[in-house]
Amino acid sequence: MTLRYLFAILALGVAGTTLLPAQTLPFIDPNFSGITQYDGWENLNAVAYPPPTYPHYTSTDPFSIASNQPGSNGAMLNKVSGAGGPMDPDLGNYIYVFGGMSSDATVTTASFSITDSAVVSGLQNVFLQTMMVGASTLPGGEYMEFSNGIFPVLNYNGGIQNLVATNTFYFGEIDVEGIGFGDGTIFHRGFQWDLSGILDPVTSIEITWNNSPHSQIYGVQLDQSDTYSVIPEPSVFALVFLALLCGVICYRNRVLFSEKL
Ligand SMILES: [Ca+2]
Repeated sequence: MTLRYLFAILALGVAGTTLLPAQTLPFIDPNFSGITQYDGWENLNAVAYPPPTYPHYTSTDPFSIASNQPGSNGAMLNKVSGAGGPMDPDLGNYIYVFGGMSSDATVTTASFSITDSAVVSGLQNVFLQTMMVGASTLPGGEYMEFSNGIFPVLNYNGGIQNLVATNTFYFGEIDVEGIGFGDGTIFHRGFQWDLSGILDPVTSIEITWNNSPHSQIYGVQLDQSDTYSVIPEPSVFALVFLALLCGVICYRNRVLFSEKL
């Protein structure tokens, strides 16, 4: 949680419908112990990643984008199938998943994966964070970025195990309006896998998921470690966030108050 994100949220509250720039995404540093690796993806725009065919967001060509944040370790974000691609920068720095006329979040319009063929030796702990917009709705009317609300699964060593996450986290959301293709909600979620019970050495991983129509990928982060430990509950992050928010507001009020004197 960074102060930059706090200010972005405060600015959003003032501006109401301002698009949140991708570079302010509040990914969490899990501070894993042991041997660790990090991979981050942000600023997924069509200038940095020109797709093979135009228009970008309707292209059905697969693509792969190497992690692009400082300190990353060569994992890949791949569009496996479906229509979508990096967006023009004037609309935002994200991947847009084409949805045609559909606003049904039970539909899959594109499938993605993250692959790492050089994981930490003795891998036990995998933590994926997703920052995506849901712009289609489930039958109950809830925005959902993952098709049918089914979260990512993990495969390893070239197999198809489809492991459901050991721990699933919801870190927060921000409503957005008029984000190029309509309204939606940015969801920040986390998925953690405990691989300590796997007897064979894990040498490669693949995490897969399906996107609903008009969903957008603002950023993704992958953390791994040779030591399994549960990351702090979201409530802890929420308390830290509230404490920081109180600090900012108190400071702001003090400044405003002192200006009036
Ligand atoms: Ca790696």
